[in-house]
Amino acid sequence: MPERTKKLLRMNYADLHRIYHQPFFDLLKHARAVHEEHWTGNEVQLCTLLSIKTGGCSEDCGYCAQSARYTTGVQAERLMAKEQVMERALAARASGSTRFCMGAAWKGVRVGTQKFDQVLDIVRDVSKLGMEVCVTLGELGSEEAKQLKEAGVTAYNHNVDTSPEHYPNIVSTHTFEDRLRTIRHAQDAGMSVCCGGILGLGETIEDRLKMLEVISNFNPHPESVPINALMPIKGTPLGDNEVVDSFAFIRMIAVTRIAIPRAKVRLSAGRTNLSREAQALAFFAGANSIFYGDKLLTAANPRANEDLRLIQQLGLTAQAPNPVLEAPEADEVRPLCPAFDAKGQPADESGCLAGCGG
Ligand code: SAM
Ligand code: DTB
Ligand code: SF4
Repeated sequence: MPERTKKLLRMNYADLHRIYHQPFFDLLKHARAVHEEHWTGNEVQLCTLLSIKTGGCSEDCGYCAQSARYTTGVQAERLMAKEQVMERALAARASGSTRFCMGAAWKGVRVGTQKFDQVLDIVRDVSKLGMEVCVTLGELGSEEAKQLKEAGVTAYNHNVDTSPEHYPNIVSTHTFEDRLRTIRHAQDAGMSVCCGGILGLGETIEDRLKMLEVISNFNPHPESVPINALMPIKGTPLGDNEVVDSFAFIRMIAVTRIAIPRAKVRLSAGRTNLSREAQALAFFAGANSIFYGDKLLTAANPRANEDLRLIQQLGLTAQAPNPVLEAPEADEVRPLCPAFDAKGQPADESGCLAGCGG
């Protein structure tokens, strides 16, 4: 019988719980072994983020500096002109980034609107630069997803952010299920999905692992999983939350590496609160991508020259560009996941959190 190569690992909560609660060094060893089985070369991908439309967002995500509902000091701006975006993209490429991620503070985008046409125009030009092109624009329908893919987007970032149970405590203007629907549209259009979450939203370890259970059950798997540590923003409901403990952060990186072995695991927001040593352990545990450059969307990131020094000191190398990044393939013997029926309802009522009945 031919070997079935597309069987994807999927982990349930009990697996993840057992893995997470190993002694710290056993967990690191386990994650390292999985990492070495799937990745070579001690490589780290450098990704540049650019906020192409900042602030004034209609949504009420309790952690976000860009929600119009909170007074955070972030001013609402218009969509950046293509020429300005191109300047920043060229600078990112010149500084060694192989992925350019553009974020917009919108609830979502719609075909036929001027702003969506402008974004497509920007994507068409950025995609000629030989970097992976990632966008994060909020909710997408199937047509929007198709047009983004055609314009040259390689990956769509849409995080589930936390467990399905905790999500309504953090956001009321859209649902966890809405997030999954957008992810399905992005995958159906053939884009890779970048999907992860934030630690530090007042969730329990159980919530973190439930979030990972949902992501680990995606079929196909995400191409990358960004793990953000909350950067508490004054003026937001979570502005006084405590910074995430480094060991808990590294444990999540390790479990993510084990649960989704072929995904890039990206150290995302919150690296300014992690020591160089903690970041080194995170790389050891399987992180192989970072946001690189002095700014995230609105918040601070470590300085680019400090990151380069750390990478060099650890004997890591910056990953070469792969602009033709193929979307991860689906496991052919089980249904796609997340899954929705023709009416946009979760396709299964068996209780699977991601809607696929698994
Ligand atoms: N509006 C789009 C959306 O919600 O998907 C895209 C932009 S949104 C800022 C992208 C992600 O950034 C969020 O899903 C969240 O994971 C992360 N993020 C936003 N604010 C953050 C903060 N203060 N600390 C850590 N991560 C944050
Ligand atoms: C992701 O998971 N993290 C990035 C990216 N995807 C778009 C955004 C981090 C934002 C941090 C807060 C800020 O800069 O406002
Ligand atoms: Fe808007 Fe995204 Fe911020 Fe939520 S996370 S308020 S959707 S920009």
